Amino acid sequence: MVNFLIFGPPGSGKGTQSVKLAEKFNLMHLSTGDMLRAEIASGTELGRKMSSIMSKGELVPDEVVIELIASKIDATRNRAGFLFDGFPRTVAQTAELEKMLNERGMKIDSMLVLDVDHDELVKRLLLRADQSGRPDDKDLSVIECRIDVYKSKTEPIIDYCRKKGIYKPVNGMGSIDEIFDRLCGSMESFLN
Ligand code: B4P
Repeated sequence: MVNFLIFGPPGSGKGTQSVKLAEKFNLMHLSTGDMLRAEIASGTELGRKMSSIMSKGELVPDEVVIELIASKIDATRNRAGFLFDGFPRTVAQTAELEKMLNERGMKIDSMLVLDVDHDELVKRLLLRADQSGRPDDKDLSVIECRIDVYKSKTEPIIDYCRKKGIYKPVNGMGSIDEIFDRLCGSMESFLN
């Protein structure tokens, strides 16, 4: 199996592109954001706790997302690989993901990082706010907090992956189709 991370700040297009890429390359798309929102929608105790963290733009605890991901990895069959979207978000999550994959005879093959200007991120998230109803999209100060959290806690993963030779920057500015073509170009070398 070939395993990709799709990486970038909030609003960079990770979720948007992941859906298209997973379909094209028969990858298992695992989005921790979607999993957490499903937990909130089902009204569980865990969901209630996570809801208050996410609506402030903070990260939920590492152990919560690691647990969610581990159960999905073992349940996956008949896919060319995994596409991890929004996970990992801390260096600790990255080390844990590597461990989980190594124990199953796999590794992270490539980290695709979407580069998008700050103002474009804010514009996209505010535009989505009306359709998504997501509390973390509605408020400019929460959006700025999410971008700050990305810089302080998530961006250090780039250095970690660069040292491993798996870092691949991708221009995330332009239309959804243009960016999709760039990502496909980067992924095809691994999948063909
Ligand atoms: P996520 O669900 O991962 O959401 P996100 O980072 O905001 O990006 P998303 O994938 O949704 O948006 P996209 O860029 O595709 O995380 C939400 C929260 O969950 C986090 O803040 C955190 O609290 C928690 N969480 C999730 N994973 C976690 C983890 N591992 N550890 C701890 N906490 C975790 O798209 C945004 C908008 O832009 C869309 O409306 C889209 O249509 C639009 N768009 C995309 N590409 C475009 C383009 N090229 N042009 C114009 N618009 C575009």
